[in-house]
Amino acid sequence: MFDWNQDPHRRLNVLTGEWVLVSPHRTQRPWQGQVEKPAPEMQPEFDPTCYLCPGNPRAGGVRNPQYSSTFVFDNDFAALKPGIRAERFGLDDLLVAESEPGTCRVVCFSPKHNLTIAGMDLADLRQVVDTWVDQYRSLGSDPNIGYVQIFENRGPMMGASNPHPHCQIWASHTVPNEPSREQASLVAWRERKNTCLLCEYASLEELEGKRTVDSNRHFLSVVPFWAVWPFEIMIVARRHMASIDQLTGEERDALADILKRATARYDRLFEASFPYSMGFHQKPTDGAAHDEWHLHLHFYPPLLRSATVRKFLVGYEMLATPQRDITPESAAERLRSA
Ligand code: H2U
Ligand code: ZN
Repeated sequence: MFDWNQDPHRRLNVLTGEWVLVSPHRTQRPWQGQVEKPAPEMQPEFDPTCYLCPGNPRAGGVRNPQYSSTFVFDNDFAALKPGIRAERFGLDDLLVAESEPGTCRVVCFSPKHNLTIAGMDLADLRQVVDTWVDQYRSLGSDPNIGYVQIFENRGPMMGASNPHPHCQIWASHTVPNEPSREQASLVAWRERKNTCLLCEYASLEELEGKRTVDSNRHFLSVVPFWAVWPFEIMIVARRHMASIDQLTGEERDALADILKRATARYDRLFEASFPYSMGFHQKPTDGAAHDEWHLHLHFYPPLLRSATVRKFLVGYEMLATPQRDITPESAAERLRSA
């Protein structure tokens, strides 16, 4: 008898069209590899050396205002710059390049240096949601901006340069790889079935219940059937909507709630500050209707079995197919009980 909880198998990520190899029996193997330093726990409410704290200077000498809620500024080391001329380069269809205009911003969630999403009040998180909506709208209204990527790197393990609660926004002319792969799947599903892939997926997950982590009236939080990262979470809007600017006030509060729940569970899992990269996927801002899009977020955390042992996507995973050991079902169960 084939045992889906024990035997090697592969699962399809219907959002990207990629497969993941699941090898649950491998969890028993010993680990003598790299052990990470746990992130320093206690932070002061104000850090005079932090370039995100109110009143402090940033690179280039600009001083942050004495902000009291959220604070948005243009990234001083922006990966994308506005006003770049449209340029194309192509040599024999082999060497292909395009100029890419855009804007990069940093969003501080709170003036308090020592907070995290898990530790913030719902009212303050609602302000963060409102700020994301404003940024998505204003950046997206620029005809040069086709996609607004909102993301957070949390913890030094994920390359966050600073513990101060913040995220980044990179708004580009073209739609980046990941959302563009998802868009192709959403469009193909709609053409084939005349329904929304993520509406269907969310109902099925809720019915099955095995991979759900949390839910509230407007959002569902699941470890996706095809998760690559051990404790990956996807948060899906219950209502079919293409982007965060379509959230009602009540839905914005619900988003704050589900985000706080997810990050609080993460922090309780290994009794430490849990690193991750998270971000929204939503409709491009290229002016088209994009009814196929369904608002969701991904949390990609690297930790595997403790606060100091992480998963690396190397070897077979770089050269062949990503692979995971614990099943998404057991990860969801551990997150539910955290
Ligand atoms: P991360 O922690 O995710 O790296 O985000 C911090 C961003 O802040 C990073 O992109 C920017 C960096 O470029 N930054 C400034 O814009 N000004 C500064 O003075 C330091 C860092
Ligand atoms: Zn700070």
